[in-house]
Amino acid sequence: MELLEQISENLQNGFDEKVAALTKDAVEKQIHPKEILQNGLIAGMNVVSKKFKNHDIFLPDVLLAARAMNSAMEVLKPLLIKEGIPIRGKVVIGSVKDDLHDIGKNLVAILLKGAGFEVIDLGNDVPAEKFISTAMEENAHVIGMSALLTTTMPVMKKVVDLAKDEGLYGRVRIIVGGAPVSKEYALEIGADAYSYDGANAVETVESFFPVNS
Ligand code: B1M
Repeated sequence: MELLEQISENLQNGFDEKVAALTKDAVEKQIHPKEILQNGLIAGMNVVSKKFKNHDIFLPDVLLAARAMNSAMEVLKPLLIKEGIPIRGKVVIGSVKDDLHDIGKNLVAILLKGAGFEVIDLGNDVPAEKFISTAMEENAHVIGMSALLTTTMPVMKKVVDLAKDEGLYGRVRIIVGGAPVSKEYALEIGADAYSYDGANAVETVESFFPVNS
């Protein structure tokens, strides 16, 4: 089997050490880091994502695949940065101010990382201003917010409004999620997207970027 195919297969099976070793092997064989990323790792993750959506595999399988992706990214990231190749996109994520619920947000962050995005996780209880200042400092492409309480949801609107004030609106895409949040609410506050779960969040963030960018 071809090396990139082996990387994809092993990633789908969640074999993190094997995926890291094969990735090193591919680098040594002078395969371009971007090709390893696109045709090995992301190709494998796309299969995992489809299987998860069709309920052919379950969350633990996705988390194992994400761990394998992360282990390979440790190898590739310095090379991608050195060559100025954009990593899939930078996402600033957090649970909004006064919200301590972070289990769902953590899951979304893991899956985004697993799909090859660079994720800056601000944790929980994150003030609106912090989302904005970090997005600006880090030149992030996406701001992701999670809220589990009806009382904390308004912070999401505050972030959207601040993004407008700071000229980020439209340049940085804003995605919101969490049990009480809905598509209608996202629309109402002017967020770019709503996602109902981690896999859907990955698909949504992917949709913000042109193919193979
Ligand atoms: Co709290 N809590 N809690 N709680 N808690 C809820 C949310 C609640 C619905 C329980 C209830 O009353 N039935 C209720 C909210 C009511 C409301 O506002 N409508 C509630 C309450 C009231 C409270 C306190 C106020 C209780 C109190 O102290 N009186 C308090 C508030 C603390 C605070 O935040 N300031 C509180 C505290 C806590 C704990 C600390 C004990 C703990 C949180 C621990 C932690 O997160 N580290 C906790 C928990 C565990 C829950 C429940 C039981 C479970 C939440 C969870 O983790 N679900 C919850 C009841 C419930 O939801 N059934 C409840 C699993 C997780 C994987 O799902 O977070 O929905 P979820 O994330 C999903 C999607 O929503 C989506 O993808 C995830 C993966 O599929 N998603 C995104 C989430 N964020 C996303 C972001 C995206 C995209 C998708 O893009 C960026």
